[in-house]
Amino acid sequence: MGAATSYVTAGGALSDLAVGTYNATDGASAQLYALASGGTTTFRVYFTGLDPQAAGTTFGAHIHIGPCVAGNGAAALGHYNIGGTPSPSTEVWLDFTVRDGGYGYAMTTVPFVIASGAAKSMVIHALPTAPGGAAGARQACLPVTF
Ligand SMILES: [Cu+2]
Repeated sequence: MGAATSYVTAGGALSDLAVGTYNATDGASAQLYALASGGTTTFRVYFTGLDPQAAGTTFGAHIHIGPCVAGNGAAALGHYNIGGTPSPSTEVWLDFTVRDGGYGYAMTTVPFVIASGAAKSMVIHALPTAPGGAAGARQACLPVTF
């Protein structure tokens, strides 16, 4: 059994999954940090360049198993899930609220470690995450190499 990567970081401009449609995430960037220790993983993500007019709006964000492909939200496939009902304990949910000036921040700690190669992206949705994991249309994506 290979050791899972203990530290993962990714950052840069978000890939636009809804090309031709205005979203508050258009032109935004993100920096994601994931640190695994003792079987748990803590994720932190910072957003910059969000539309300041969207201040106060909350967007769902999750780690997905598929890659970021501009204009193709479906390519990101489903959420990374360790098994069981989708929840903040079986998946990585990173919902964030747009702050004044177009910033955002989220943090979560989950009771698992993502195996090397088992997930490829963070997807930002149009709505906050509902119980069960749905969060509306896929707006933007950050490639992450686990
Ligand atoms: Cu998602």
